[in-house]
Amino acid sequence: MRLAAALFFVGVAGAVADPTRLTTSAVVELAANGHMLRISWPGAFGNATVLAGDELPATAPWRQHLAFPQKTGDEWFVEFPVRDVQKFFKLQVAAFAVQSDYPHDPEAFCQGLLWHEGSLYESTGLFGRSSLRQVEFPTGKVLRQKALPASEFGEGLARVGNGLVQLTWRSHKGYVYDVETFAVLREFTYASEGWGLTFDGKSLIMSDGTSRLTFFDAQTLTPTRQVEVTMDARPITHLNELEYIEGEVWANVWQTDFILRIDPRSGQVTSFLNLSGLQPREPRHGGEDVLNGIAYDPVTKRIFVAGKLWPRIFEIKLNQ
Ligand SMILES: [Ca+2]
Repeated sequence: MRLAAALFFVGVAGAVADPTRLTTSAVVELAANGHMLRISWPGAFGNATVLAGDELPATAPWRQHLAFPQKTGDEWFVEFPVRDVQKFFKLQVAAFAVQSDYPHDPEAFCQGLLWHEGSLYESTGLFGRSSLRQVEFPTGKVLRQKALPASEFGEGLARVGNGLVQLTWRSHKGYVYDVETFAVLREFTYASEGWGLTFDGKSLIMSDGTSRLTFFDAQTLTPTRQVEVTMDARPITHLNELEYIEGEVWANVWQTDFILRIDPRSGQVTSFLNLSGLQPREPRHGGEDVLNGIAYDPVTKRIFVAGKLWPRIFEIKLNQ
């Protein structure tokens, strides 16, 4: 057997979430060992449907829950109540509601998003199209823009004081800009790839496509410690855009509709959001136009989420 175990993900649909099936790649990316598992929500608070690959681990403890697996096409599936799954797997799903949505430049490949004094600031990716932007809220109009060199691919973005810190993907190079003028104040380097970035008030926190978060001294821009992000004791890779929200680190997981809520001290995922209902599967194209981008306004406690090339930004609120 190629695979030995798998993670399960079960969700309570958000207020706007239509019954939506997650893509294969979504859960493959989240599964620790690549075992194919998929979950859909046939009803907002009804049964969860678990769709598994045809190599079901025979010894996994969840086997007992797959009492009557059925096969459709090349997929196995089984249904059982949401409450049983949550109890069994001890994974917490954060329910949320969409408050509103706003325009977003559909040409902006969002790689970093933050809120500062009434504006959104965005780092966009793709070679030849990467930029730093100040975006007017709520119109989505680009108020200020600075292009990156065509050889650099924009990534995570965070604000430290009057500086905006932007990462690049594989250039091992970051920039610090004046938040008012976008003038480059400083350049710096780092060893890993650059993916997501946020600031907790003391340290910059960076993701690099692995399961690691690296903390940097915000003044010297040198690494101080690392933590591995785990869910159900398994490392979760492909951590992407980040946002520090009230003591937690929120992280997009690349090519999924999930946002993880992470305890930055232990790296443990405490719960996650399933945002698969936000953007219709169609007309998505190419698999790259995925959920990415989280911004938090600590004054009004509003949370914004975006996607790469998505035409809308969504304001969401946790149901607590
Ligand atoms: Ca962010």
